[in-house]
Amino acid sequence: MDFPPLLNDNLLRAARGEDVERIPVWVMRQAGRYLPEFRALRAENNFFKVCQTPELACEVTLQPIKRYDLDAAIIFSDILVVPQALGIVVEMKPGVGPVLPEPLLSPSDLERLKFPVDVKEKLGYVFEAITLTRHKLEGKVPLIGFSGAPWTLMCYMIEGGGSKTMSKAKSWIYQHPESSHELLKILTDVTVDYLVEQAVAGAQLLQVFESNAEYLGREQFEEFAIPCLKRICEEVKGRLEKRGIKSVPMTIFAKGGHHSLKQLGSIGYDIVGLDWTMIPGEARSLVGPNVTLQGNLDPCALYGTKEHIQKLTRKMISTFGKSRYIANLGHGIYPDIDPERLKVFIDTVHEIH
Ligand code: 1CP
Repeated sequence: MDFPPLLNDNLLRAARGEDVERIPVWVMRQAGRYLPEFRALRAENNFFKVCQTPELACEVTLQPIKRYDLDAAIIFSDILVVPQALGIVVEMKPGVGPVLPEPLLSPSDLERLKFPVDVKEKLGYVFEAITLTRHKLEGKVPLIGFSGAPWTLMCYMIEGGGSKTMSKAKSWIYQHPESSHELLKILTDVTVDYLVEQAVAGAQLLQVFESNAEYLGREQFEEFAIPCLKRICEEVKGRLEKRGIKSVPMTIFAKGGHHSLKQLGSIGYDIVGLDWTMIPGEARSLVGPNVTLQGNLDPCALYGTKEHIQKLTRKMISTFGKSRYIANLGHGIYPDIDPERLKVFIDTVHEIH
């Protein structure tokens, strides 16, 4: 596909370990509720309608790019579009978040899943949004595609929404390990197809969100999450290469995955995202020198004063160093953050040479 030439490739250079003109910065959930222009658009449109309408998804993706000097855009969508593609109903309830009214209650419910999934048919709207956004970005910054990781998606599909303990999803791991593996395999297969098509549609970097890593211990993570994450990376890269698409870097962000940072740095991902509780120096020594790190300012630091944000941002960068590094928050930005505070974070990153 022919797209406008990329004018700012600092994100991709950092992903490959090359020199950068400036430290690239983007922010998880940068297209979201903290922006008044997003809230205005959402007041008129249901959440999944925004995801499913390429023009709206594109508009929301571009909102933070228009406002800030960011080094990447991330396509507006949600990790839960994959369970939807498998036939599971997902609703977005105001003030609550995602609700899945008919979660998987027992292994026999796996029969309800509409698998295999033709991702082009079921998720074609995401690919259309990506292609449209690549054009509308006019090469200003690269476009990131994403998906949820299988374990994290399994949690939502069994819990029926968010949860403090993930005890229902974890009970599957102890009571039904084989069915858990079966569900994870289904999710891994769909995720591979989904990410490949995102790159074909124009995504220039792919991030996998393992947001629920913290609920598994090291051994469980090694058995139920790492093999899926490894296969996703290997198969996506292999399939893209066969289709003549090279150098689409991949990021793994495993929130709370302290126990497995070393493994996460050795399963093929170019970038390991760190949450705000991880210590940059320790993470670097665990993942080794050949992986780029991304992160990890505490999202709540943006409640502080301008001076405090500047100080913490400079301190963060001094601990990461400037090479093989992408600045970000250590989880998504909160909805009640003052957009001006985010500007302070972004501009402070760029002032550092
Ligand atoms: O009413 C609204 O507008 C809903 C708020 C919202 C938004 C803006 C949700 C509900 N999802 C999104 C968009 C979204 N979700 C993006 C867009 C691109 C961007 O980053 O700007 C992305 C990347 C996601 C990814 C996502 N969704 C994750 C992984 C990242 C993370 O935060 O760990 C997860 C866990 C979800 C599920 C989800 N969707 C929405 C909410 C509130 C949640 C989390 C619920 C929970 O706490 O369990």
